[in-house]
Amino acid sequence: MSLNQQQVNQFNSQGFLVVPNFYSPEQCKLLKAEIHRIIEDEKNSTHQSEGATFNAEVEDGKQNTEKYFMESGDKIRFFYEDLSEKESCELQDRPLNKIAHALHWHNNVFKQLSLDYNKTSSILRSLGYVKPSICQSMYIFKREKVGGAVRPHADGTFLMTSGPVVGLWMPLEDATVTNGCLWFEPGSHRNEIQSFYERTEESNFKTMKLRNPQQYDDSKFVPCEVKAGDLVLIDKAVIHKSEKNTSEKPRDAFTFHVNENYNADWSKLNWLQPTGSPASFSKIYDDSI
Ligand SMILES: O=C(O)CCC(=O)C(=O)O
Repeated sequence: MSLNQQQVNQFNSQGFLVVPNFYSPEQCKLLKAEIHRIIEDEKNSTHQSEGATFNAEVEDGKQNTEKYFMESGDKIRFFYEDLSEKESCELQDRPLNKIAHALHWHNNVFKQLSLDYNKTSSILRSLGYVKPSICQSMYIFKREKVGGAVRPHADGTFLMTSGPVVGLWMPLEDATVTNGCLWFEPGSHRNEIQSFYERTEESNFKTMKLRNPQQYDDSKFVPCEVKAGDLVLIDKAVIHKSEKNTSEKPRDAFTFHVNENYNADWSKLNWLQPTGSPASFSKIYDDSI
């Protein structure tokens, strides 16, 4: 599944691109079934993971800086919706927000459909990647009625590097404006990224601080409604967001981010750092040798 020149041109001019049918309906079903198996295993485990909340609606990112989050880069970890006080309940009884950040390594089904998937390499070669790796993968739940919004951002705000980064985002259900599809500010990747989350030394672990919070103009966003199994390619600098799921339908998505390692420096200020584990910055291919 290589991209043709017209698709590459469109990606370069808009900062995002929809590629239909990256996953078949059977593969979407398989990924959903596997995540439910992972959740059941976790519920029945005697070593249940401690868990944390995740809220992508707010800008200060405070609740995303717990040790549990900061050490999740090479693991499978569980993040729950950050509910209002009124709705609040035990962490593990809350709806899940996401499972992250190394599904692509620790789980064979997710691995086969990301790291070891031929279509991934073909797409990346069409975009000129020489030595790419998966720096993070996430299963994002936007549950009916409760799935929260993701505020406008560029992925490069969280993944700082001198080289390219591309997000591969696949909804496992049709994504529409009512169940929380992505919205983009087309062409915004041509502007320099303005805000950055940087690690800072605090207490006995590192936390993140936002440098230069940015304002966004809501009128510039266009919805990107796509079918289950379609692929949305997201340039690291393009501004995008998703709204709360106000519908009766879930909107699950699997996504992973790919960074170029050839002639590129990964910032030491990123929250996500190589740990030496093969689950960390897992290599996809190396055309430099
Ligand atoms: O799945 C979503 O709603 C948002 C995903 C997103 O913004 C991202 O992966 O960068």
